[in-house]
Formats: sequence, structure tokens, C-alpha cells
Amino acid sequence: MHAWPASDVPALPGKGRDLKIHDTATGGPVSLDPGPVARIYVCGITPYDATHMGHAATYNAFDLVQRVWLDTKRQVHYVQNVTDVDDPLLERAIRDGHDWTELAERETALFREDMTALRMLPPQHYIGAVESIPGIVPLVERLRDKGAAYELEGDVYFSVEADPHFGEVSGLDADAMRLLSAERGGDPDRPGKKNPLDPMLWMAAREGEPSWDGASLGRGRPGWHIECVAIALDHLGMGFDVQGGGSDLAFPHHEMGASHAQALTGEHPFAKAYVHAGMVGLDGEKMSKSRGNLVFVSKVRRDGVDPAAIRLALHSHHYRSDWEWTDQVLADAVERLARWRAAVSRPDGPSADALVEEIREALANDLDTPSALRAVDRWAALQQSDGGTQEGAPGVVSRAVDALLGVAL
Ligand code: 5CA
Ligand code: ZN
Repeated sequence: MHAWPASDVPALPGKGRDLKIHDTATGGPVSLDPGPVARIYVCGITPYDATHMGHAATYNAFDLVQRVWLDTKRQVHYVQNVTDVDDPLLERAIRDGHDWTELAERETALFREDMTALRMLPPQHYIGAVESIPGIVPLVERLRDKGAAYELEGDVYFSVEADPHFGEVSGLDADAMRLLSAERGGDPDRPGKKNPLDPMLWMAAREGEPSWDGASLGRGRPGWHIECVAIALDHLGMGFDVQGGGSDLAFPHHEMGASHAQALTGEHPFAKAYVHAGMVGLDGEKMSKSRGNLVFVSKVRRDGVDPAAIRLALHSHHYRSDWEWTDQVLADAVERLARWRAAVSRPDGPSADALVEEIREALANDLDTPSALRAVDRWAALQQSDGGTQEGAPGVVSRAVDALLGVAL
């Protein structure tokens, strides 16, 4: 699958700082020390509806991770998937009388447009679940041959007991896991499973649903977690730097994915850090496609809002907090963008050297965007009060805001 076009990332004077970021598995900040090529996997969309501000906020966080790495002169190897076959997608297509492949293609195309407009860096490998099936089947067969998977009425399940590290990503107890499993695509109450938490690796073909050749597994389609594992192992290998997604993916998705990969390879860990963005809500509820309480990026863009303002609105809350999208959040961002643009429109201004370091420091400290925005606000206020005459300083600010925050002034 093709991704979307990259926007330029200007190089900045001096050197960036190494990222410290909150890791769900250890429950605290970790200093990442990637090699010259940092490796990141971010879970992509299930394309049955348009990109909403919650999705955008999550992708924003992982875009910033990459911008911090690029600023340290590392290269970034970024992989993202598209869950282009899964229950919610098939259900929506049936509900609306659409062909599921057309629905997936249309929403994926819209996602690319939204990401481009928001200046999100594209992955080098943007891979669909369907195109990964030939790589998924042998992984499931290997798990079964190792005794880490078993068959139940034609379906194949992963045995969570096969991974001694199972539970370490989310740190949840069995009761909490069981509840979340039922809520998030699992089937803990299905009779005959070895452990209620065991997730499906391969679902035998169902009447009226798409299915693919699964070699010794029989016709069927892949489970959700193995999809991301197959893609990540294929393009990044074990021990990559960051596995990312919203906090609703910590369990079961990232927990199960880590266990699949660890059981397959006998190596640990799957990812060095599991990083999760908070949930964006609307009117007191998590914004979600299934609830339908959505503010779409594409709709707000069509209403004439500059994507740079949307981006500033996303930056205005810390990525790990749960927060509410409101008209006021957007109005504040529109106002801030205008203020910043006015401040960089003059040829000279207050020195930008300290500001670049402040933005760098804020982002390196667990992506503290609210502090980064306040630092730029202070510089803009000084500019407005005629606080400096350094030639070219506004240009340095523009480039720093572009390179580090993805906002074109
Ligand atoms: N295709 C799977 C991942 S493999 C999936 O979860 N797709 S999704 O379309 O439901 O979500 C895409 C990303 O957006 C995930 O990282 C998810 O955690 C995140 N996300 C979904 N809703 C919200 C929300 N309200 N706030 C923040 N992030 C969200
Ligand atoms: Zn995923």
C-alpha cells in the first residue's frame, strides 16, 4: 500500500536531545537510546469511517517522537498498518450496503489526505492486513507447531501461557484483562478455550464473509494482533524502539502482540517501549466510531480551518492525558496560530537560540507540548512588545516550529 507524501523537515542549528518517554510496561519514563536508525511501529486505522480528532491526536504524538529523533540526526524507520479486514469494517459495510473493500479504500484515501494536511510524517512501510496474509499464515503455523497455539472448531487460538512475559505490557490483573478482552474484540466466554484470555490467531471462513487460503490452517482470515506482529517482524524485527497507539490498545492488542512475537522467536522484548496516547473525548465520552460522537479532521478542514491550527489544538494537551475536544480548544489554537504567524512575519526579533533549546527540552521530556507552546508564546509576546532586533530570528523560529512541532507558519 502506498503512504502519503512527506513534508519537509528543516534541519536546525545545534543538536537535538535524546527522548525520555513514558513506557506503559515499566510504568515510568525510559531513556530511549536508539541506534543510528530508530525503529517505530504505530498501529494504523481500521478504515470504516473518517479520521477523527482522537486518531489525529494519537498519530500526532508519534509524529513528535520521530521529529525528536530526526533532530538528533538519526534516521527513522517507521511502519504503520491498515486493518483493512476486521469485524467492525465488515459490519459497517453490511450495515450501509457497501462493498467492504471499497469502504476500506475510500476511508484509507481520506486518512492519507488528512495526514498530509496535518504534516504528519509518512511511514516508510504502510501495510494492509489483507496484503500481509501470506506472511501471517506461516507465523500461525509456527506457533501451532511449537505448541503455542491450538485449534477450536476450526479456529486457531494463541495460548497466553506460551509466553512467560504475558501480562508485562499492561500490568493488569486477570479480572481486568477479562473485562477488557470482552470489550475489545476478544471472546473470553467462548467454551473450550484453554484460557479465557486466549486471542484468536486465525478465524476459519464464515458464511458470507471474505476468506483467504490459509495453507494447513484452512480457509479463513487473520486475527487482529497477529496482523501487527507479522508486519512489525517483517519490517522492523524484534527489539524495535517504540510500539505506539492509543491507550485502548495497551490491552489486549499490544499485550497479545508482544506475547505472540515473544513466543514465536523466544526473544524478549518485542518492543523496547510501549507508548500510549490518552483518549480524546467529546461531551464526556471517548470519541469513537462505534459511539458516533465524532469530530472529523476532514470536516473541520472543509469548514475552512487551517490544518496548522488543528495541529496546534492537538499540541495544546499532553499526549498522555485524556482530554475533551471542544470548540474552545480549536478557537484558542486558531488565535495562537495567528499570533505566531504575525510574530514571524517581521525580518528581525528577539533571539531564538534559547527558544529552540526550550522546545527541544520540552519535547525530549515525554513530549511536553504544552510547555513547548508556552515557550513559543513567550517569544511571540516579546516580539510584539518589540523586544529584539536580531536579524533572521523569526526565520529560526519558523523552522524550529516546523521541524519540531510539524506546524508551518
Ligand atoms: N487498526 C487498529 C489498530 S491495529 C485500531 O485500533 N484502529 S482504530 O481506527 O480503531 O484506531 C486507530 C488509532 O487511534 C489507535 O491507536 C487508537 O488507539 C487511536 N484512537 C481511537 N480512538 C481514539 C480516541 N478517542 N482518542 C485517542 N486515540 C484514539
Ligand atoms: Zn495494531
